[in-house]
Parts: sequence; C-alpha cells; structure tokens
Amino acid sequence: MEVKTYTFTPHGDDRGQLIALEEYKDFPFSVKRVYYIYDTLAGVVRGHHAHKCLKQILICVHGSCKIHLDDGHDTAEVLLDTPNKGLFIANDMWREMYDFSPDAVLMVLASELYDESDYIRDYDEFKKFVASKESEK
Ligand code: T46
Repeated sequence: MEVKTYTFTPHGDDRGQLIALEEYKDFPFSVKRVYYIYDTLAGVVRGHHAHKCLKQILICVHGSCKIHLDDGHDTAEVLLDTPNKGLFIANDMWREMYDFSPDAVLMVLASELYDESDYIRDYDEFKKFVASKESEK
C-alpha cells in the first residue's frame, strides 16, 4: 500500500531549528484543528478507528511512536521519530498508534473540526465502508 510521508525542511541556524508548515504548500489541505498526544503510558495502543472524511498529518515533534495503517486490504507500519517527518493519513485508513516513547509528543494537523459522527470505530463497519467506496468507482 502507498504510504504518504513528508520530509519537512528545518530552517536551522546557530540557534537551533525551526520548522514552518503552510497549508497546501507543505501538505495538501487546510487545517481547521490541531491536537497533540503526550504522556502516553507504556504499552498503550490508541486509535483503533478510521474516519469518514477527515484528513490528517501526524508529526512526532518529540520522542517517537509507531503508526499501524490498514486500508482494508493491506497494512503498513510507520515509525515517526523526528520532528521533520509528517505522515499523511486519509480518512479511509484504519489507524493505531503505539510504542510511544515516554517523552513522545504526537502533534496532529486535522482538516476538520472534531466530530464524533465522523469516526468509524468498528472494524467490520470500516471494511464495509471501504467496500462501498470501491463499488462507487
Ligand atoms: C486520530 C488519531 C490519530 C476532543 O475532544 N477533541 C479532539 O479534537 C480529539 C482528537 C479528541 N477529543 C476527545 C475525545 C476523547 O474523549 O479526546 C478524547 C480522546 O480522543 P480519542 O480517543 O479519539 O483519541 P485517539 O488517540 O484514539 O485518536 C486521535 C483522534 O481522535 C483521531 O481522529 O486519527 O488520534
């Protein structure tokens, strides 16, 4: 399966690093919401869902974590361990986040405001969603 990652350019100088992200230039959507996940306990797996519409960029701005992706047919694992790497996750992708380092801060840029009705939290429902989208093509 195709995994879309971005390598962002740090504006480094003798003071340190700065990364700037601009919508449609550095990633392909407009941001309506930013959230971040931190203080994740050892062994915790978050996520376990897909979305009906939401697009997101995940950036582990400190520490590291892994992302399990499932498009309904294939799976992939992505390590996020540097603040200049972004992972694009389309709506129709089942995701789980795990192996958080104790210092991990996972920042997410989201294309929509928070909407619980956009979540697909049941895996069988997700498979049906994927199948219905494929039958429309
Ligand atoms: C996703 C992965 C990568 C809010 O009130 N507003 C928000 O914007 C978000 C994202 C969550 N919440 C509340 C809802 C729950 O009571 O925060 C609590 C934890 O959310 P959730 O269990 O959905 O968190 P994760 O880590 O399982 O999933 C999150 C996002 O929800 C999801 O869209 O793709 O991160």
